[in-house]
Amino acid sequence: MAVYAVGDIQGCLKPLKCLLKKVDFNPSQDTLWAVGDLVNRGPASLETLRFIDALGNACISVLGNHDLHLLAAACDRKRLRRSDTLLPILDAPDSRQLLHNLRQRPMAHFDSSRNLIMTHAGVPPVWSVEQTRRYAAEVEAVLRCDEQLSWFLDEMYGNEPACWSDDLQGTTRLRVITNYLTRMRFCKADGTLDLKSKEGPGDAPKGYSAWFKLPRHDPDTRIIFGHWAALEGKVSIPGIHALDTGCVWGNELTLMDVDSGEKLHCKCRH
Ligand SMILES: [Mn+2]
Repeated sequence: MAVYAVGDIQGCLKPLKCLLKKVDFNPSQDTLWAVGDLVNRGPASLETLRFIDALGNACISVLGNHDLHLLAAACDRKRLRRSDTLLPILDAPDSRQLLHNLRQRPMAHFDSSRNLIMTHAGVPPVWSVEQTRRYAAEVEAVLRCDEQLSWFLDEMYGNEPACWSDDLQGTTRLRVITNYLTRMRFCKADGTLDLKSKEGPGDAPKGYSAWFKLPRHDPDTRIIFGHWAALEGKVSIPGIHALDTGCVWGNELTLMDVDSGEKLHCKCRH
């Protein structure tokens, strides 16, 4: 009955399978949590998506920016960039089903018995856990709605507004929620985001900090996140677990036992 959390897979299926084998993962008893960015840039995005889907209820994966980009590219292929490796998914015979299933995945996952929340990029200092869940659900509802999906994906991209405000409405509101949950790295205490820098926490833009270094609403709630490969999985704050260790960039994939905090790594390549 173990629960494991894995960092950004980005189509690196081989190290994922290797890690699951190392822990003797049994989908009828154990659960895998994934921090999102299942796809893109890596070699086997289609196979990764199929593998994660086949795990059914044994896997909980939150949506990352690359997963949302896949949904956007499926609506309009002009959104594909040269570095994207998403075409095999769009051209697959089971593409419709895979994309449908991806749209049902959450933006945040909260485990009340563990007092633990997982999102792709983290939890902004200006939101409580309760707010994070509520705002995540606003985006989830739109992603799951056929009538609203393409409207949202048209408006999803962009860095503005840079800061949360309770009275934001419509796509502006959904965009900033999405940016906090899937793209955030550096932030100010008032919630203002810098979405340009991808450096490590030592290279914060002037006036900004890594989001997890700022005082937060619910310090007792543990947070599992990915997205920020430059952290190399090293965050020395108890209860904050950074799991993106840049597998797709030639580094390793990280799997953590959620209850013991023990981490395993795999570097094997396709
Ligand atoms: Mn990401």
